[in-house]
Amino acid sequence: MERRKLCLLFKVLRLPPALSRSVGVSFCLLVPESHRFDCYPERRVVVTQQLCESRGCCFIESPPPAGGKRGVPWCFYPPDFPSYSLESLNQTALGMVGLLVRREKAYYPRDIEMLRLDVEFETDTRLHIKITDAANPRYEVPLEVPRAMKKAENPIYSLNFSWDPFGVVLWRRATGTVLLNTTVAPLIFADQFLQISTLLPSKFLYGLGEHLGPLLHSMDWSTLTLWARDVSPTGSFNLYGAHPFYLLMEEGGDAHGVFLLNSNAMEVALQPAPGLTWRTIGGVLDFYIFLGPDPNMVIQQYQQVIGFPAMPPFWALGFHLCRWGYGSTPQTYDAQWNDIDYMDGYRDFTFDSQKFASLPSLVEDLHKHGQHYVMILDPGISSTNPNGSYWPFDEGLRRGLFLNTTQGQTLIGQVWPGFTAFADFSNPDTHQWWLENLQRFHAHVPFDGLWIDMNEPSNFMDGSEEGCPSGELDSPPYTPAVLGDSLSAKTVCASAKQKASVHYNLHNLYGLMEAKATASALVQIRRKRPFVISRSTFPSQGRYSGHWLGDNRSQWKDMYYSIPGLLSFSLFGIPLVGADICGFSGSTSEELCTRWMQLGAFYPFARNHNTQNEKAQDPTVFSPAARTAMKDVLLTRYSLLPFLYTLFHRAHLQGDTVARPLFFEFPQDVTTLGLDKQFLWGRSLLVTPVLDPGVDSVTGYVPRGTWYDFYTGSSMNSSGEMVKMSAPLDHLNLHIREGAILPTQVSTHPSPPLGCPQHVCVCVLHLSSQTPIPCAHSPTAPMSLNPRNQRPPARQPEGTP
Ligand SMILES: *[C@@H]1O[C@H](CO)[C@@H](O)[C@H](O)[C@H]1NC(C)=O
Ligand SMILES: *[C@@H]1O[C@H](CO)[C@@H](O)[C@H](O)[C@H]1NC(C)=O
Ligand SMILES: *[C@@H]1O[C@H](CO)[C@@H](O)[C@H](O)[C@H]1NC(C)=O
Ligand SMILES: *[C@@H]1O[C@H](CO)[C@@H](O)[C@H](O)[C@H]1NC(C)=O
Ligand SMILES: *[C@@H]1O[C@H](CO)[C@@H](O)[C@H](O)[C@H]1NC(C)=O
Ligand SMILES: *[C@@H]1O[C@H](CO)[C@@H](O)[C@H](O)[C@H]1NC(C)=O
Ligand SMILES: CC(=O)N[C@H]1CO[C@H](CO)[C@@H](O)[C@@H]1O
Repeated sequence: MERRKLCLLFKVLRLPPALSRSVGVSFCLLVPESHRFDCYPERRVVVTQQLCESRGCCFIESPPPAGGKRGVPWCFYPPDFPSYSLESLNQTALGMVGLLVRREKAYYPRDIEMLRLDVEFETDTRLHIKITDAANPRYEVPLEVPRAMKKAENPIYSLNFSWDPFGVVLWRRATGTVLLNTTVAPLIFADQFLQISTLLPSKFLYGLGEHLGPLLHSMDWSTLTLWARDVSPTGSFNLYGAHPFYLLMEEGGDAHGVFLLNSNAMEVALQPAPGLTWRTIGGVLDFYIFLGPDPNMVIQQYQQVIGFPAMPPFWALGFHLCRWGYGSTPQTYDAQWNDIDYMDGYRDFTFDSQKFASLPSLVEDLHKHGQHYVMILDPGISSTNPNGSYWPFDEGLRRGLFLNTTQGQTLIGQVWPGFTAFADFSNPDTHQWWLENLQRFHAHVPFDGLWIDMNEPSNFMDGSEEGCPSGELDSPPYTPAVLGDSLSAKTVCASAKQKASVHYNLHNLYGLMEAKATASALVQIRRKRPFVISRSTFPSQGRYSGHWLGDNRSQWKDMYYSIPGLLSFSLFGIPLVGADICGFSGSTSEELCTRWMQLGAFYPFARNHNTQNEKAQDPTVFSPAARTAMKDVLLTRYSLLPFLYTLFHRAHLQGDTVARPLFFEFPQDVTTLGLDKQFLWGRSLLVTPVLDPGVDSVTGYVPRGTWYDFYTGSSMNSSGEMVKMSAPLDHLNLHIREGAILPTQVSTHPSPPLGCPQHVCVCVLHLSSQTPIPCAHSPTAPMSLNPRNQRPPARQPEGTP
């Protein structure tokens, strides 16, 4: 009480600086550095004491950390900063409804005085907490989510509220661990600034994509921004997709996850308390919390809300080859993919009648050999053709399917073909037009899958050819830490009009909506399961597409980063993921490409892709030794395709991950929590790639238990230790966990794994046995190496001992 009075005095009286500092500081100093929640996150402002105190916050300078990072905030909330209070709380069929009231204005425009709190005990392991404007509807993400029918009977969590100031405290019943405690900082809910903070039970936090970096996030004052952006993955920038979901490992091996269903530009600030702040500039605060208690279950529970991933066609799991700059069809080596150079003037739904004249026959030829053809498409539609000469634009314009400016004109930006309009996939009519375009093109070039690129959407101009109007959408009161400091940086104006809402709200959904239209068109055209790879993604994307990790470079560190990249997408429910094998930009080397082909053979989506004007990097251009190593590892992948396909089936049915971090299987082993240089397929195949140049061994962690060398069957008993493994250039270390069943198929070359003599076989390793028990033959017909033959998943996927 005493403290509270002092602070009010300090705020209300605006004492002369010397005095206010002495009063304020002694009070503010009670807040330990790790618990200082930023009251002045604006980046382009040098926060002065005066600015800080004008918000009623504490100002204490701390030495800035090295490397230009933001460290301890100088301006932070005093413990009694005004927030909402919970005025009433009533029972509902599924939980509770409450009213939150703010008596003192916050410092952002249009802050909302009365909020509605909805709490639903949806299942025993899932809690739903939603905070909205009590009086007026606001934009909400147009994502269908399941609704609970009745209140959970025996939730494994319990929830308590702090009434004034309002806060949520969530506990795990079994252990008493406090999972969320939002009383640490004030709740702010203004029209364009929504912020809520919480303490966390540990520093082991994963997810929150898309970013480049290790799998485990640093809690050392890092800020992760979510705003879809086309940029070669660098630094801590916001990248192509937005995934407001984190997984947190608690002490003792339990895990929980939190999903904020919000598509606006946002940032998530992490600090060493450990604590986390969600800061978004629109929508509502709609949280789903998943209690696991095991990390695999958390991810399943998350996908029960956002949807399980699609089952890819079997051929999608084969090896894909692509490059930008094949130049013409005759140069296209065994190509299953084409980048934009197949197009005529880089325009969608066209192909270059000179250089790619033989594209239709190439595709026909691929089909004859059981191969498939995938081509790229961009959402920017060329807008400068004479009327009547380019149907996609003429018809899109006629039907009103493009993004408009605030003035109601078609918004024009610039992408590969030059000036372009942008398809509005939030309009169902656009899906029909997209289908018709694809049907018309398919009649000439019978493609099998689609690669949707540039769908952040990317724009070579900021906003549009006319820039963006001034206004609160393009220049909001607060702009999260997006690359370029502006929402319209290298994309369209936030104020652009779309059918479902303004682009400000829909930007992060652009890739998702395009993927939905594309997958649906493919089904209608081919009557088969669709194959789509998208650059921009949002939660639930796995239902429609996979993802590749973008335009990375041919460098060793990029190869390493691809592992945390693909494991993060496992967490996001998009299991069909991989990076460009051997690197996209820059020049690869034989050694790097060999190691990367070995790692890439275990990407769930394995595609070697290169940029234009660089040395070729498809396996055929290397020395015989490198070629053989690459071929061998691809054959190993092919021998394991039934296993991979089975894993995808389980992902599709119940949200299991395919590529899996080690800690998912060994959550109680704290060593595994930071491992992101190795990964598992399912629960039982350990992949330990070489990620450094000039070595012939690799040190990897072998979790406790007995593991079998994939190639020789020799066993290794580990008590949970780092093991130095031999790794000559032609060898990828693979180990099978005791008690596993891996369905395999036999390739003709070289000797099949574990000596399985022929065809499809299932190799059973017993807990107690040193050597694998002879393979049990499947009565089915032999399978060819080529993955075109679709097979149902094996009966006994990943059985337990
Ligand atoms: C709870 O019920 C009381 C009494 O019926 C009512 O006055 C109040 O508005 C209700 N609160 C909410 C948040 O629905
Ligand atoms: C939470 O609240 C309930 C009743 O509202 C109370 O019985 C319980 O003790 C509280 N739990 C904790 C851990 O404070
Ligand atoms: C929640 O956080 C507040 C503020 O740091 C603290 O005083 C309180 O003890 C915490 N509650 C629980 C249950 O940990
Ligand atoms: C293009 O030509 C058609 C047919 O002549 C006409 O109806 C349409 O208005 C023209 N569109 C534009 C944008 O000029
Ligand atoms: C964009 O403008 C066109 C042409 O006026 C119109 O048909 C269409 O409905 C507009 N779309 C939106 C989302 O405002
Ligand atoms: C591993 O442990 C098992 C069971 O304790 C034992 O039978 C086996 O000989 C051990 N294998 C090796 C390679 O040490
Ligand atoms: C450094 C780099 O560019 N690597 C990255 C390639 O793309 C993805 C980001 O989407 C990263 O995860 C890679 O590791």
